[in-house]
Amino acid sequence: MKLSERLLQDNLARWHSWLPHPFTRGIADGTLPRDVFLRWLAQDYRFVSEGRRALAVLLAKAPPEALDELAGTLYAWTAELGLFREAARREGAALDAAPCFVTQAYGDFLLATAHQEPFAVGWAVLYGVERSYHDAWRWARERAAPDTPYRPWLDNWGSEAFGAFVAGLAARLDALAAGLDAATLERLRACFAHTTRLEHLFWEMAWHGEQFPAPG
Ligand code: MP5
Repeated sequence: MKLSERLLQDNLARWHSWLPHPFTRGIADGTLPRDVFLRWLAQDYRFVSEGRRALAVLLAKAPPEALDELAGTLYAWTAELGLFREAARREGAALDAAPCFVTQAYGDFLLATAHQEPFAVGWAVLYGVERSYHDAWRWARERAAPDTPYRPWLDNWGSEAFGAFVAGLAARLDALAAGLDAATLERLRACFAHTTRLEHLFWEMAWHGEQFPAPG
């Protein structure tokens, strides 16, 4: 089995924690409470905007054949911020909320792995970030009503085009994996697993609120 699939199999239980999650179910059937949507909007805006710092570090460390892909991803993340601003304008909502601790922890983790780990490990984390969102939003897209107000989001991450982009990340990960020693592979698996933990917590935070988990 290819590493890109093996990683999913190893973390399947957590993957199933957001397929579905009350959030993705609410997106699919249109019952997502407005305050939950707005919380997610502000926190994810922050995640994507700050996440570009980690992408820039990966870009600086990239082998030549990965440069185009990473530069394109950096551009796509930047363009995507327009979706968030447009939605915030429509809703009369602000995007300047302070990061809650999950958003902060996830961003810090992306930046730390990009800086400190071998390139392949940072790439595996990026694959985890994008693959998990693709799977979550595709799940919701396949179940969404035709007139859902969430169409731009469903198409952004759940579309076939985004799936093709994620497949490209997987293919490169599998190519990179061929040259890794056992210790780096071990580290890569651990960092991928941690990415899935943070994804799960991000959905939980969006659903339960910034106080999640409650102190004490
Ligand atoms: C993504 C995201 C996908 N926006 N938010 C979380 C919590 N995980 C993954 O990243 P991008 O930059 O929107 O493609």
